[in-house]
Amino acid sequence: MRKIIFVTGNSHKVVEATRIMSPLGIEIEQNNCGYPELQEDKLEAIAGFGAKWAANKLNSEVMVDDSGIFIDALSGFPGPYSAYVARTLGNERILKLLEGDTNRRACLKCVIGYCRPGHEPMVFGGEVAGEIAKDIRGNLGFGYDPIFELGILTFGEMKDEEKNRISHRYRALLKFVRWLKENK
Ligand code: ITT
Repeated sequence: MRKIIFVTGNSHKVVEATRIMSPLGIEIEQNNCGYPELQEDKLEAIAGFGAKWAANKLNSEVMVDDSGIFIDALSGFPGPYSAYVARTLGNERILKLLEGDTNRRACLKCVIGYCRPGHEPMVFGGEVAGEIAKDIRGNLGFGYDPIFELGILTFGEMKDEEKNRISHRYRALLKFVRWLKENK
């Protein structure tokens, strides 16, 4: 089975990517070496830069995953700053920011960056549109999952299989795997 190094410090991403990619014939191995995260508006730029940097550092083909939540009523905030905002504000404070707001629309985005040493990176994006819940619900998933609602359930209330069938990460990884298979 083809094996690709996944450079990330987030083990939840690794679990999800493994469940999505192994049935498609791709094995992944986590590497924690990290990469410089550009201060950029676009996840594509952050993921592309990170993948190129890590591929050259490890001298191996690598993938990275840059994700974020884009909240309509906050003009897309926190977007590319989602990791920082999760650490500093957290889900409860985000719900407070939206208190009384009737526009609950939000979008989760994932961009997979892939690069071979000495080459230019490729990026593959996926997104899922939903709403910010009124309260925190569910303890499955991770990050913003307990406040991201799709239909009647939050991602935090969905089993892995369910989230992985419809998620932003699934959509991005599917594009990536299709491309990998056509470009061995
Ligand atoms: P790496 O950069 O090391 O991969 P990270 O957790 O810092 O890990 P990001 O920079 O992509 O990842 O930050 C994205 C933030 O969005 C972070 O707080 C995650 O917990 C959260 N997040 C990412 N994927 C998510 C998902 O599927 N559901 C909910 N929240 C998610």
